[in-house]
Amino acid sequence: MRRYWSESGKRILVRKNIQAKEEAVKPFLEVLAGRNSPVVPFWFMRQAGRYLPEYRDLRARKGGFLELVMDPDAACEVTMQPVRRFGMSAAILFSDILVVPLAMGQTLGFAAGEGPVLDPIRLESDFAKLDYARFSKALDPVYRTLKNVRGALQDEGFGDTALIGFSGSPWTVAAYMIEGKGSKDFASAKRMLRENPALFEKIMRDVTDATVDYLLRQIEAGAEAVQLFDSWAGLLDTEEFEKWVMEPTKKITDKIHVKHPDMKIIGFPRGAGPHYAPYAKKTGIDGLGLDQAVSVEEARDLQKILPVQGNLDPQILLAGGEKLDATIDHILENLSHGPFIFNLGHGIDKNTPVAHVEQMVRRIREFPS
Ligand code: 1CP
Repeated sequence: MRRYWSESGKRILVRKNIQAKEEAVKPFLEVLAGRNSPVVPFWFMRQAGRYLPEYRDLRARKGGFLELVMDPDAACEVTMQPVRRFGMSAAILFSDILVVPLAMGQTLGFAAGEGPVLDPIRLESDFAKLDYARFSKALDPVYRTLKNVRGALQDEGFGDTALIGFSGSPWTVAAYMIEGKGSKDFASAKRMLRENPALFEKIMRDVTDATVDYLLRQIEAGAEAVQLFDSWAGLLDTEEFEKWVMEPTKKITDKIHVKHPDMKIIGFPRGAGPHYAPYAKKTGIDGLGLDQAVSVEEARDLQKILPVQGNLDPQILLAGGEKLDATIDHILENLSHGPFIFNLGHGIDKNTPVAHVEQMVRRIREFPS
């Protein structure tokens, strides 16, 4: 059974396998198009993954994270897992931002329980080893996953669930390529930016081109919206933010919108603080992802520029209890009267109890519109 909402806001139950129509209204896309939706659409960053027992099972059977990502049937299954449990308004492709450097020829590994490890790029000669020509073909499995998920959403009765494709933004992807792993400050990447700007610029140019290529292919394969994750945007000063976050983002949105004028692009420059407003106005994005440091008052101002998405602190979700309900209500009271997509301010923590996610979904659904 799935829950739907009637026009009047009353919850109604509809049989799960009811014949869903291709032209079903998708609240997530309605909001991004600036239209009213009778329900608040919701999805959660990292909604697929280790907090779900069915994900842990499949990952163990497949042997590892990249094995899952590069297997279109397994990746489709993982994408669908949270949708089946919680009926989110959007499914997000199960993949990772680091498949772009992988496809460019950089060595990438994910050790169990640890983050990604890449062969770091520190010198011109490290970068010269990459083979950009093989880029597009290397990600064929990802495009097949998107096709599979569109089919699965239809077949399983989730006709009002939209499919989101994604990539990292060039700065965040380049930062991992240079650093070789996750980091609090990405000191090597920042050093290159200042001390070898020519090499940094070359990396950024190729990653930006690859990102455009990658997102266009995702759209052709069935993505109905795309999100640019700029997880480390907050590490840059004002001038750097304009040059390495805003300019590449504008280049990407322009190229996508030329081919697909109605495609919705969500930008998520995590930690952007005072730069959120200029980013929203100048980069050509259609929706703005907010991290939890943005107050509801600031979010309301940003909502005057663009539809906003966010921004419950994943640690509040992890803790659960009354504080979780109160924070959800506070966000909804302030933002649900304008174009708004409920989400977290960053990805779900892997130790989050499934019951807390259930509590959150119930609370969002039961919030009076
Ligand atoms: O099973 C495992 O061990 C892998 C854990 C995992 C998962 C589930 C990683 C490794 N990536 C993912 C999936 C993923 N990553 C998705 C899937 C869709 C979803 O359900 O939301 C998405 C959108 C990402 C994006 C991603 N990967 C980002 C941007 C968002 C963010 O979290 O800031 C970043 C920075 C990465 C890199 C990455 N991949 C994985 C880890 C643990 C990390 C972070 C490494 C670090 O900085 O320490």
